[in-house]
Amino acid sequence: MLATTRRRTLQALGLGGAASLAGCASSAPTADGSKATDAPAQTTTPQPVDTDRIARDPTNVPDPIDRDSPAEVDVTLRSEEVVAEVEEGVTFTYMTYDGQVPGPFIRVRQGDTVNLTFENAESNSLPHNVDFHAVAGPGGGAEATTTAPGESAELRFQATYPGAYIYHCAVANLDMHISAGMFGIILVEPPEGMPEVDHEIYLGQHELYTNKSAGDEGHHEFDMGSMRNEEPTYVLMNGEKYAWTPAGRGPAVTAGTDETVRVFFVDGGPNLASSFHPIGSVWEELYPDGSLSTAPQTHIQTREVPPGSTTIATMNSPVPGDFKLVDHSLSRVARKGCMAVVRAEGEERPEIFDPDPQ
Ligand SMILES: [Cu+2]
Repeated sequence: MLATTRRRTLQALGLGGAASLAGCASSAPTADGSKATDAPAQTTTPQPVDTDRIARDPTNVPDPIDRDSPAEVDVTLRSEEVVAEVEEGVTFTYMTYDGQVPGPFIRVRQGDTVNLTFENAESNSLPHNVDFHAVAGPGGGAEATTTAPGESAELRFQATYPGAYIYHCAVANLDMHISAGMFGIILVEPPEGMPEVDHEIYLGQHELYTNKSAGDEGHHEFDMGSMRNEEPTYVLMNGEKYAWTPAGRGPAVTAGTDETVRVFFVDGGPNLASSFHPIGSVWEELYPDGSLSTAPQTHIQTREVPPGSTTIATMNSPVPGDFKLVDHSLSRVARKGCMAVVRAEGEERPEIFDPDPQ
C-alpha cells in the first residue's frame, strides 16, 4: 500500500513539474517587458467560482488550550485548488489548505504530539505537502506529506518549542504554491499558556502574481515572470482585496473600546516582508517573529514581519473608530488591496481624542 502510494506520488510529481515548467515558459515576459504572445488568452469574463469567499474569517481562532499536561492531537489538513474572487469581477485559481486563505489556525500545547493527516483532494491538479516551522525534523515534514491528487499521508510530530509558526506548501515551485495561498499558522502555546485577552484574530498576508493589472476584470492566470521579478499584482490580507473592511467585502472585526485584541499575523510572502502597523494605534505588546520564549516588546508602531514568519501583537483603543491594520509599504494598501479593519465601539472620550474641539 505504502509503495503504491509513493509510486503514484512520484508519477504525479513528474507530471506536476513538467506542467509547471511549461507554464513558466509560456508566461515569461518578452524583452520589452510585455507578456509573451503565447500567454493564456485574456478574457474579461470571470470564471465560475468554487466558493463564495476565499478569505478566512479572522475571528475563526480556536479557543486557548485549557490543559496542564500534554496530549495527542489529531489534525487533518486538506489541500484544495479552488477558483474564487480576489475582488468583484476578478477570479483566480487559488491553492489552499481547507479551502480558504490563510489555512486553518492550528493550536496545540508545547509537548503535545500531533497526529497529522494530510489530504490532497482528488480534483486537484498538482502535488502538495506541508512544511511546519514548528516541526523539529527534516523539511518540517514536507517530504513525509508530499502527496499526489487523491492521496493522503500521515505525519506524527511532537511540538517541542513554543511560539507562533508558519506552515506552508514546499513542493517544487513552492513560491507559486505559497503565492496561490498555501500557508497558515500553527500556534504552540507554552505550558503556562498565554495571558487572557478579550479577542483573538488571525490575519495572513501574501502576494498574488497574475497576468493582468489589479482590478482588471476577468480571470487572472498565475504569472511566473511577475513572481520572478517580485512584482505582485495584489498584496492581500486573508486572500482578498480589503477582505475584512467595511469598504471591501467586510465586515470589520469589532471590539469594545478598552478591550484587548490579540492579532496573530503570518506573512506567507513568498517574497515581500510586511511592515505591520495599526493606523491610529500602536502594538501594545508584541512578540517579534512569534517567539513566546522572550518578553514582548511594548508600544511598537510598525514591526517588520519577514516572509516565512509571524508576529503576535495586541492592540486596544480607548476611543471608538476604525483602525486599519496595514503593511506600511503603503502602495500595497492603496493599490494592491492589503488591509484589514478592527472597529472599536464605545463611548467617545474627548479628553483623549477630540476631532472637533470648540
Ligand atoms: Cu502545494
